[in-house]
Amino acid sequence: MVLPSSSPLRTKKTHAIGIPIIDLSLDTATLSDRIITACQDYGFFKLVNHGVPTEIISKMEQVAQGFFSKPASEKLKAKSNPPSPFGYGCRSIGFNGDVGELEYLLLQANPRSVLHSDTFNVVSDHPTDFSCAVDDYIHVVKNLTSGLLEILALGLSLTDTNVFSRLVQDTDSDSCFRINHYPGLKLKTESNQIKRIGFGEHSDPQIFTILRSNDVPGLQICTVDGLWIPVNIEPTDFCVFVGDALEVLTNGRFKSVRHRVMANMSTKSRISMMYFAAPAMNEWIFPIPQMISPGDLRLYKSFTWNEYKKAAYSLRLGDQRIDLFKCH
Ligand code: GA4
Repeated sequence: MVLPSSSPLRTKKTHAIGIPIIDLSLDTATLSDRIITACQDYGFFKLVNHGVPTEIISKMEQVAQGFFSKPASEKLKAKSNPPSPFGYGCRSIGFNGDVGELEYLLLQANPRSVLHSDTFNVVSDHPTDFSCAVDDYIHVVKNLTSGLLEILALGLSLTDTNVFSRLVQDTDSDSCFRINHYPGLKLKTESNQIKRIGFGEHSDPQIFTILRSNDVPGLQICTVDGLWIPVNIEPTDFCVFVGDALEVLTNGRFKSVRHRVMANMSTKSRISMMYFAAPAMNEWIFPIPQMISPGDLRLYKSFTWNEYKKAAYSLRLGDQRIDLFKCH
């Protein structure tokens, strides 16, 4: 889905200082230039004027709030058994001892799994309400992601402009959806005492991540110079992260961005929702030949998404898992 340059939405120009801000209402040529620059320089950008209906976003936040406000005993019913990354989690991240100051719900975003997920029967007294909110949200962010990926491929002059988006549109895609809830401080005076990590430093393994959060700060990204910078997000905007798979597909031209979330930032709790756009498990990931310019070295080996996920879950959150797949 690439918006035509004649689209009535394409009128405003946004010039970003520091963290790139991409205005989706710009013309396709400008847009692809800016997205490419942002992905090269930061592996990250804020997205404004994206056209996703506010009602879909607020409905999603409302059902998520409803779930997290339930008693612990109720939420624990959504914990997976036997253990899997999916379902409800509290503090524990992955299987290798990582912890954070949060609770979360991790769901498969594939339409087939969304509709048939047993989790919905335990997360809400109105499971259909919850599953419809998730389904609607995933539908719009998935199309938004595909559109961004097509604009990227166009800007990179790739012959196949669907080369990235078809991975995400695949009916067997392993994309997932996560809702994180970082409880607020009990007392205002606690705020500046100890700065605690809400979700530790890492890069996302997937292609692109689309994040939306409420107005509580905490997200930080790491620049190429190793500087941690806070990202303030409007609840109406999205943030887009380059993941490890896109770094590999572009032979390192785009770098997956390391990021983290600080806890203890407000008395209000922070809610964020992330759509992680991923290929299907059996999909091969490797540098697209057109991304290897003559004279350049191929930086990454070929691997299946299944192999990459296995590697990710065998390591700690902050590990540089992509290094395992470097050629040299
Ligand atoms: C980081 C991005 C997504 O939240 C996630 C995370 C996953 C999990 O929480 O189950 C991982 C983490 C994430 C990367 C390394 C592994 C896997 C926890 C962990 C220690 C759902 C994902 O796909 O990778």
